[in-house]
Amino acid sequence: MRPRLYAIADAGVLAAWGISLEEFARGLRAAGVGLVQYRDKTGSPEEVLRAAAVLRDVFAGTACRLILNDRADLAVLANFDGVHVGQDDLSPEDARRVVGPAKIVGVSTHTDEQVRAAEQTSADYIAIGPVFATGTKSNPDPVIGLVGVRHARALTTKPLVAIGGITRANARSVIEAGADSVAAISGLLAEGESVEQVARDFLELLR
Ligand code: 3NM
Repeated sequence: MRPRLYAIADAGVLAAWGISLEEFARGLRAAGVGLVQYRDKTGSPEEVLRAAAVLRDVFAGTACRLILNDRADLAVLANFDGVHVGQDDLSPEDARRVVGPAKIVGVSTHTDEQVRAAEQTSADYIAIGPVFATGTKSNPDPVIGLVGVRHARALTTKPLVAIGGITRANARSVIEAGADSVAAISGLLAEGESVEQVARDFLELLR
């Protein structure tokens, strides 16, 4: 399972753009996006579960997989397909214990050493970044560039997701550097263009 586009719905970014989660999700659905993460760094558990229910509704009847950022417990409660953990969250193995063997566990990495460590876990995919400068994440790790993607590719046979500053303009180069998928938050939002159109563009140029 290596969908080329991993769309991330970030609660803070959507609020800043004045777009509702439902509108954003409907655009992704209409474009046929197959992998979506919900990310909310500040919401209460109840708020996260409410948002998760919106996503579940919008993607009902599709094959799109839904992944929750950080919270393995809420991913199970929300009946999501998996959880994504960072270096400061539960370890992939602890997340796995919470969600069980059937769900997806993804892990963020930012250095070769972290990729090597993640390779030894039961994580289903490894995310590497930031590939390019990003204004979305607070306190991002140093930019790794395409060379960092190539390094990561050499260190793992797991599906590799690249993240950080990825746009339609640079997405192809990231796949060519060895990533299986590109993850995007702000790259899915463009003044004067619908989410559906931007997501369609990504899918088209990554084919
Ligand atoms: N994680 P945008 S970079 C959530 O390096 C996240 O692991 C990163 O947002 C990492 O697509 C990042 O808007 C922000 O740059 C991605």
